[in-house]
Amino acid sequence: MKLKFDRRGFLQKASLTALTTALGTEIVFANKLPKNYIPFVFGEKDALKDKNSAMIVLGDRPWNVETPVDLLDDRITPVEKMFIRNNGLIPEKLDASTWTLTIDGESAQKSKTYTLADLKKRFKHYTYQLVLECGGNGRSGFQPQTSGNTWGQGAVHCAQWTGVRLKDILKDVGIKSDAVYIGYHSNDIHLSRDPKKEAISRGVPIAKALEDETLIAWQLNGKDIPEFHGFPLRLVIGGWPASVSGKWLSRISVRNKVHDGAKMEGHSYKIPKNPVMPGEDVPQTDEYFKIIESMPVKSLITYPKTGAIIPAGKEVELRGHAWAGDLSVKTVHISIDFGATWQACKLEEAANRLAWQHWNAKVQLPVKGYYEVWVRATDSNNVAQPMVIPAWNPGGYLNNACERIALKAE
Ligand SMILES: Nc1nc2c(c(=O)[nH]1)N[C@H]1C(S)=C(S)[C@@H](COP(=O)(O)O)O[C@H]1N2
Ligand SMILES: [Mo]
Repeated sequence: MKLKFDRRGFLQKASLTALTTALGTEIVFANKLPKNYIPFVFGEKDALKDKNSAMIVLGDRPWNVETPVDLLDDRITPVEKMFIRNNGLIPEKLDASTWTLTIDGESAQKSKTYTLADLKKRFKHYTYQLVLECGGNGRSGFQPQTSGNTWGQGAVHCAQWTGVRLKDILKDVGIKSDAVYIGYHSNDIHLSRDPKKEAISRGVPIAKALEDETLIAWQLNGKDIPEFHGFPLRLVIGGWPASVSGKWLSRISVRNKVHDGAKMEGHSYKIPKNPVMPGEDVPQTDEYFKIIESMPVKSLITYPKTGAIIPAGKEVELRGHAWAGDLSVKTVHISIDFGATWQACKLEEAANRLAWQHWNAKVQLPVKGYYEVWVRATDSNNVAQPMVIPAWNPGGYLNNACERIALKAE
């Protein structure tokens, strides 16, 4: 079926009839369909069938596993529902009893090595819930497609991490006044198995490294960090692309320049400084690209899930989470009529800075038919999520367009 729009960009009557037949139900707010808008279940096979959700394996060498959005319903993401993003292979030897962390670099006063036991004994422990979202989360929404994992919107989690503050360790070592950045080094294996190559070695400016919530963690949700997520030690930095949270952490270098490790080069985790044409080949230099720092405002509907069948006329509860990088979320709104009108949701405070915030709302789907629920969050700087896919960029990063689910009222 090919849908046709009239001169003004509205769905032609014949197309609407065809859609109704395909969906097996009326589109209730069809008169509110925005110009050139195709109900999103169209083309998604079986999208209106309430199937069981399971983790989606995008690849196994390296492991990349995505979480279906409805499985992110928990307030604190359980380990088995956390997406996995590996750039290399998991280290073959993972022994907590012999594991060490070394602090070095041209801007460290000295080089110092701690055992895991030292870290636990010498520094105060802290626990925070932190949002870790892959910079490429949502990449599948960009046209043309870019290289990289074609994540839907499920490469995000907010788990609870326990460890010591990086700033306390850096104070113990001493950092020089010219320190501007930190870079992590990990024990995972490059896909080529070349021991001289690192799978990934990224970092953050010193100010972000010294924030209270920047942890060197050994626990995830109250237990040892599982192998896939960085056992036995991990750098955890909330609100920024999750690629700065180094797993299987063995070393942190205090740098007097922007860290230049693997995946800091080219356009990795960078976006163009100025808008570019979709598909444009932009020179991969600092003149054209900037490193992604705080992630943009975003929200998810985690209940119900697309395809759910709801009794018409009865009140249903919707819920989800919203987050905004280093900022907080000020408001969350939902629409059931394709964005014509919006309703404010109840929004909770974050458990701590850099944790996601839970929202909920009650709606009534007035008559039977097809509905879409759209959610839109606004951050503490009054910046809202875009309704449509934001600026295309060569790495396919930062797609924070409004999330939608499709529901059927019966
Ligand atoms: N050592 C190491 N750390 C890493 C990675 C990696 O491949 N190796 N992947 C990074 C990326 S790109 C992401 S999105 C997150 C994923 O964290 P998770 O697998 O625990 O969800 O880990 C980051 N830390
Ligand atoms: Mo990532």
